[in-house]
Amino acid sequence: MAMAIPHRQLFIDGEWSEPLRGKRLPIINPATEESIGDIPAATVEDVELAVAAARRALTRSKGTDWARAPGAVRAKYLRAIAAKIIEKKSELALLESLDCGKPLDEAAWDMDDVAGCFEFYADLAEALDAKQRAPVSLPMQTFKCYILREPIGVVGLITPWNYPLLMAAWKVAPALAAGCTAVLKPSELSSMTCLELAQVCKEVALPPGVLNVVTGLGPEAGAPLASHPHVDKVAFTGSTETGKKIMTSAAQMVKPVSLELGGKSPIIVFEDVEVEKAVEWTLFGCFWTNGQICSATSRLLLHESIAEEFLGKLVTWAKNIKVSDPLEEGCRLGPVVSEGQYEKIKKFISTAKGEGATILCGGGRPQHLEKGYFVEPTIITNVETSMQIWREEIFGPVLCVKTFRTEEEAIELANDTHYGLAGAVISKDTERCQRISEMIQAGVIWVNCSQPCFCQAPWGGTKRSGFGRELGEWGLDNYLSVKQVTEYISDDPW
Ligand code: TXE
Repeated sequence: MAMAIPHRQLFIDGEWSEPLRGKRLPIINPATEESIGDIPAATVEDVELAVAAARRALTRSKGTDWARAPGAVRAKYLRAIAAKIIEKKSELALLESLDCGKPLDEAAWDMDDVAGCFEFYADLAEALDAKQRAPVSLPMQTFKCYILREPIGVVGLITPWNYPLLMAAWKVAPALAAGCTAVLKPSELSSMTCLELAQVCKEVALPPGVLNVVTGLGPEAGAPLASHPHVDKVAFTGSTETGKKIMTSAAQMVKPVSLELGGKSPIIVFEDVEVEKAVEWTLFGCFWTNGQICSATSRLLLHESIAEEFLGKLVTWAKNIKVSDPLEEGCRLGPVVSEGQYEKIKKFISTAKGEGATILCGGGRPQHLEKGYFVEPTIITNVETSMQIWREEIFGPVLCVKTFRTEEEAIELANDTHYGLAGAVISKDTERCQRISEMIQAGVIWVNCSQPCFCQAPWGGTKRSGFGRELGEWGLDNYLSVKQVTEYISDDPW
């Protein structure tokens, strides 16, 4: 499946432009460890130009200003972007797979979701027009009050590498729908499809400056974007550590931020389940996208009465997961994204062994793959809650298991974490599932499943998994500012 890797520049003010310092970064295919091309590496000067372009696009005169255009006009562009994404779906999926290592068919599903996200926010952009001047009822007849929903302004969007184009879409689509203009800084580890999104914007003639894409390193391109005085809001998905830095720099200017950070989500499996179905959801919940999902249900809490049977099946099935080059037919688990990530995962596993945990299966590189950052599906038992492997986000195909006896114990174990992004419960007892859904401290709960995600429903975490909600109407609200207009309408003096 040979394909020429596009040689792209930064996308600023509707044009491709060389990074001012002329730097580029290699694109490493994680399945082969080979460089397959390069991306431009922006620095503070380029970010400066991108932010200035976004600001001009926000308030340009002569009716081309993005912020004051009717939502229906913005919707037209968002729909055109969605259509182009579908048109280029196989090309984009291939680039995504080569760049971040996810199986090709998973990358293709991502492209459907990207297009769906632009479509969804096109509808909301249109609906926004009707919601303007929404009246507020006041206790005094002498006053009239209404609400304006206005775009926040220029937004800085900083995104990660596990769902490169989808995470960008979750931010770009609602931001543009709301009337904001944006500077997108994708992860340096997988930027290719975000640069192709720029090309799509060019092809649909999105007004210059509405979306700018600056690729490059976090400290060199991300940090100046987050701290820029003319950026009105920052939306970030990534690690908790970087999230803290972004929050700190935003605090200097009292700038709003929304943060979607890491997770260590539990999946609770009760004794009344159909074992095979529950095993399938458990594997999917932890090993999908090579285990690199912020919401991965990577802590299995298993009722002790079914532990033996369940773990037996879990291990057999985990060993059957096809680990291969992500472009190979039937691949279910590709490499992790980078050498750094690979080494980090290996270290987590060896520390767990050193601390006395048992590696039930996996734990290393599959024997048949000599090159590439591949990690076998790994299941670990005999885990103490104090162990690093139980407490920290691994971001790889590693599942830790603990058993429980009572519902109370399961809830306590589930909530014994600094994170609060997601959680899952598998049981036939509907009332129990409802109780658990209320008791787990997290922003997303799955019942009898793990990981399905719909752009209509809110997404985001509690505790150190961040705050703010993406997707759904909440995603649009992220980029809107509410203004009240109150008018004195009486002829009588005040
Ligand atoms: O994340 P970073 P990394 C977790 C996961 C992973 C770990 C490290 O546990 O192992 O984070 O991954 C940009 N100012 N998640 O190092 O650094 C960076 O260029 C502004 C969970 O890739 O948080 C990239 O665009 N920006 C996560 C983005 O931040 C900065 C998904 C995310 O990178 C910056 C990815 C700075 N000082 C990793 N430093 C999830 N929640 O889904 C870096 N960046």
